[in-house]
Amino acid sequence: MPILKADTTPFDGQRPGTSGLREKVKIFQQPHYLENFVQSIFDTQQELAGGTLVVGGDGRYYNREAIQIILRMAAANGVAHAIVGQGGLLSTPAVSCVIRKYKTQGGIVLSASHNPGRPDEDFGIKFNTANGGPAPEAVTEAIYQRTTEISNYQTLEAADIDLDQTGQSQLGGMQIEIIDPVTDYAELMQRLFDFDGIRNLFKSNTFSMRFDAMHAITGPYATHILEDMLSAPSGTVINGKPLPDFGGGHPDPNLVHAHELVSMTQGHNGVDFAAASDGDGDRNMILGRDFFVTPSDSLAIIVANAHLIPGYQKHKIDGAARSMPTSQAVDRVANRLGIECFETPTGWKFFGNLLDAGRITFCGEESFGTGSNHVREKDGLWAVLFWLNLLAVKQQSVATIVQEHWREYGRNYYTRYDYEAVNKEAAADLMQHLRNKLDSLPGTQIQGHVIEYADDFSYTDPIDNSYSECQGVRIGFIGGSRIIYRLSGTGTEGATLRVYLEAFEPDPNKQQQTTANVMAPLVSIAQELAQITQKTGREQPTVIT
Ligand code: VG1
Ligand code: CO
Repeated sequence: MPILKADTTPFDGQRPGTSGLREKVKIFQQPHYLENFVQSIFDTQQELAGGTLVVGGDGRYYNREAIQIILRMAAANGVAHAIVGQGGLLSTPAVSCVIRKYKTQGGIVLSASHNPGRPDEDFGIKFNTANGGPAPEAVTEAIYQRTTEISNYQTLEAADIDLDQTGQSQLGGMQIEIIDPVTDYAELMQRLFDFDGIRNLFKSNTFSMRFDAMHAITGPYATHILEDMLSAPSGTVINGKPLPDFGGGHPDPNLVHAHELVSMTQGHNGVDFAAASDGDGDRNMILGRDFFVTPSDSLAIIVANAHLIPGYQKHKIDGAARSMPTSQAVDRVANRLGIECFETPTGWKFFGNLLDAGRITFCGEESFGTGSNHVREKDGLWAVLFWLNLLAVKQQSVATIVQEHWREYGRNYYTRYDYEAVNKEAAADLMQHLRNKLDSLPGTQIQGHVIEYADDFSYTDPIDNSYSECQGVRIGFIGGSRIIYRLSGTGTEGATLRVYLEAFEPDPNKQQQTTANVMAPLVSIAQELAQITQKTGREQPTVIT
């Protein structure tokens, strides 16, 4: 099969953001756009030639077309072996699992995660390295640099591969293996959690659960693991069929977008436990009856209870890490356990070195992401199984587990305000104004609160000393409250301003207030400090989580 060398010219803006390159489908469909990015991966990641590459995506619109393009290019670029999920499907944590299990040289994930999918919505591509994790900044930067100078790419003239039959086939000099997307991942979960204990929980008839796959990638995973392997009643998984448009929804597991699920937990007949995952299966939302567990609390509770879970009780936990805007609840647990706790920039790629070096066992982000050293991505279904295992051991409700945790460690009230699709210049100007006044803020008072520190977060990786700056403005108050401002690196329209608010309450008698009430003073301070309405024209955020 002859290799074709196609001429091309660079596209602007192919720099990966927080989690890969994300753009509107229409942008990806331009001739050579995807090809340029993929060739830049092959040009910079030379171990892929002669090696094995994992390819899969969340099934969104354009997933199959993109996979065919990538496979032809992989073959033309000398990749020896490709492992592809059946139907082009693989969740993000499953890609990580497969890369690690088969010791491949890397993988390509097609997804725009929690963003909607349709011809007029979003698509994305991300390269994961041989450790199974998202490429670190040095790698994404090298790929980006290559996209700015690219002049040709290599492909094959060949018919499409049948993605729907498992088994082996050949494309030019490359062998392709289509695998069941669930098997390897399910086997890993079985090794970490007490499946017998969880099965008994489902058999008890006093426990009910719903899992909302939001018509995204976790449908087949959750159906197989929960309903087939763990004997949960059929119907436990809802919206379980992956659809290219996610059923018209927004596959973001939060109180706003997963409202169908939230309503199933409410009132007298509400289920005991509910969970949801996002487009590519790396996020999770955990709910009890009439109860929402913040992702930051979930991380803290996971670390505090790890000794109860088979996969984590053999030896002491190495340490924990959280992204900077994530609440400090986990810090308190780490402190009590006498383990290290790291604060990293937003994005899973910053956990990779710490996990590889054995410095942390668990890590998480406020954005509905939790995970451990079992893979190198955040893992939605893993978090759900962790909670199920915990419920089986403790025989308590979700609410009781969380409230007892607060009594012991204090409660970190937490909320995030997102202002989406704001004018880009206005958002940049808002951040610049904040940065300009950082030095003058410490010691000053605003609406009765004294500012203790104000900085722009930067991070030096303790393993390889790589340095990342401008990772978000932090304003800390005496008493432990924090306000954080940063601009999203995953949006595809204008800019998204995220404002993260946290307030600490050690007194058990004051831990039952509503988050909205507790946060009201901080919301008002956040407004005044950044002049959000004046600068963006927005009176209200688009989404509150
Ligand atoms: C968001 C979240 C971040 C997460 C990233 C990718 O990034 O805040 O915590 O790691 O999405 O998640 P940003 O830059 O928009 O704030 V996913 O599920 O899109 O892979
Ligand atoms: Co995701």
